[in-house]
Amino acid sequence: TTCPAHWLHFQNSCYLFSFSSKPWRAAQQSCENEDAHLVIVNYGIEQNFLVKHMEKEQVFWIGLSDADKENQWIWVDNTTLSLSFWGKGEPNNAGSDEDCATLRFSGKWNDAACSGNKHWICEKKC
Ligand code: 2F8
Ligand code: CA
Repeated sequence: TTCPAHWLHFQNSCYLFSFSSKPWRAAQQSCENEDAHLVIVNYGIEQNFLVKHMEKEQVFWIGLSDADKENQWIWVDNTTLSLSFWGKGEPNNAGSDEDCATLRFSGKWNDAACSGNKHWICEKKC
């Protein structure tokens, strides 16, 4: 149960916090290139681990989107959303153009335009 260099280990997964910023789909592709996927947040303790390793004010793409059907949030492994950490008033689909989810330093999720450049977190099993 080891992780590649620069990846962080928590429970059964390895996590990589990106240094650059990309649109959501390109970020997911970057994870796939590393045999990983955008992070899927299954547990509160996992979410706490991630937030603990964020720098203040940083925002990261997570592997959650409703691009296929509005308000039907699906993880990148095609599982549906059960536990969620949306911020107050989110997801609000601002400008009718927010189909991809971010994790904020507050530990809350926001939906944002998938075309925006943001940091991202990859996850893979270890
Ligand atoms: O938190 C409210 C609102 O904040 C921003 O809009 C001002 C977010 N936009 C982006 O992140 C691009 C909204 O998604 C968010 O709902
Ligand atoms: Ca929003």
